[in-house]
Amino acid sequence: MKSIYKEYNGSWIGWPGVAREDHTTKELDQIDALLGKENCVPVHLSHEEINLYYEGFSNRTIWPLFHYFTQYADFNADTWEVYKSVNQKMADATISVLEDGDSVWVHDYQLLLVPEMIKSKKPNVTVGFFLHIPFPSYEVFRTLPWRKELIKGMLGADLLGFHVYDYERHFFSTVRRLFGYEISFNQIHVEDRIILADAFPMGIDYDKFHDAALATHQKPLQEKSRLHQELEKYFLTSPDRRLILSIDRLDYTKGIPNRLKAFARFLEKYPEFRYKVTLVMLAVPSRGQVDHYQQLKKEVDELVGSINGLYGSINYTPVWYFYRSLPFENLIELYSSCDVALITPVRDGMNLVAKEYVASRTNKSGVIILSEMAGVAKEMGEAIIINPNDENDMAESIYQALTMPLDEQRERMSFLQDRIKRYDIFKWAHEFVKSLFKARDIQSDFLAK
Ligand code: ADQ
Repeated sequence: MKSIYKEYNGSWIGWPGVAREDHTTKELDQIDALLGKENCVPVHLSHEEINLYYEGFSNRTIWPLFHYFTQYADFNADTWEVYKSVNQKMADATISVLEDGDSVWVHDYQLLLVPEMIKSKKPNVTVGFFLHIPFPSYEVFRTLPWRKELIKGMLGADLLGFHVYDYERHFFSTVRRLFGYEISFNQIHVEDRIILADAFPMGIDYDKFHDAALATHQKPLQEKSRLHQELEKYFLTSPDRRLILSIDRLDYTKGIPNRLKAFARFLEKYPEFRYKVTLVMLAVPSRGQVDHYQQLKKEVDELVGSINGLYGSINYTPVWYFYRSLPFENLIELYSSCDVALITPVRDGMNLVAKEYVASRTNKSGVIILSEMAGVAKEMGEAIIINPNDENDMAESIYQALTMPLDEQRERMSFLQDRIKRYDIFKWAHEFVKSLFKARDIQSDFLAK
């Protein structure tokens, strides 16, 4: 979102990411003043709100449920109450800067109630909402005790956006089952309102990644980062060495253990690739306060240890594991140095890493192995598409990727690059905003009849 935030001359309202109690009033004033200069309006949250609203209802209830991890979803009336009150805070902060005729774009699952909260006080404001994660099938969604309230909250919007059509379809069937509203084409008829819904597959700032990758290649060796120098040395030691890249937040939806097991299976089945192929695995620390994330960290640590213990030697480490966030420069170096991107989430709204890898392949080589469970798979037919629960198939796909002729890699990559470049983040935002105005016009035509 950083790439587009200056495109639209508006205010950005949100939680600045720190707890109110951790700062003095003077420090908070300074934070507010700095953010104010960037047209950002902070909504400060307390430790309790962060715990119950953000780590609680958002990340312990909605996140697992919408990613089909029903066994992880915690249905807790206390976190639900705080989710409502923080949504109200966000809505109130937004209302305080709104004027009649303005438009608002609300983002993601932490703010599902905000559209209705704004609409009920400001009916003359046009409200858009975009969901960055999947919307699950009704059979999963219905398990939530507050299912009607959440949908009512979303239906306060004039336009609802999803990454792919399947999520929109699930949303429509939920609206029909819970409220019986009529839906024709992409329009939901709700009493005196018409609400539009559509798929807007989120793009990336393609040129930013592509240009940065070009600049990386052109740098003289001594100016390259230490990571890049080490990567180049690695390839110099033997020309048939290969790197496979894995990048995600450390999240149970990303299928990291499955990926590691598939890599181990590959090394077992194809011993000729041992000492030649390394998996570079970057896991960004995420939501460490939530217990399922702590268990996942332990599982991943153990799997990496066992693979390196079994297949490693003094001069070969099968998995290079980094548990940290990396600066943009290093990210680009990894994208442009790795021969294969292994992206195997068990559920993912979109997955931008796949698009960033494509944009960074300036010489058009490289292969993507991609889970069919990621929204991005709908746009990437040229990738090797796998089922992340099928370890054997994933192991075979690693073999296929590593032995794919260069001509074929380039042909596939060219198609992918054309598509991802065309529908970039600017186009995505523009299309959404254009549809938001269309939703406003449809609504006023409807009222005029
Ligand atoms: P995420 O679940 O966070 O986003 P994703 O779309 O892959 O997943 O975006 C991750 C971002 O973090 C990428 O831009 C990537 O470059 C960056 N990143 C990853 N590892 C990093 C590292 N080690 N260091 C620095 N940066 C790193 C949610 C949904 C997705 C959806 C997006 C956008 O879960 O499905 O694609 O929102 O809508």
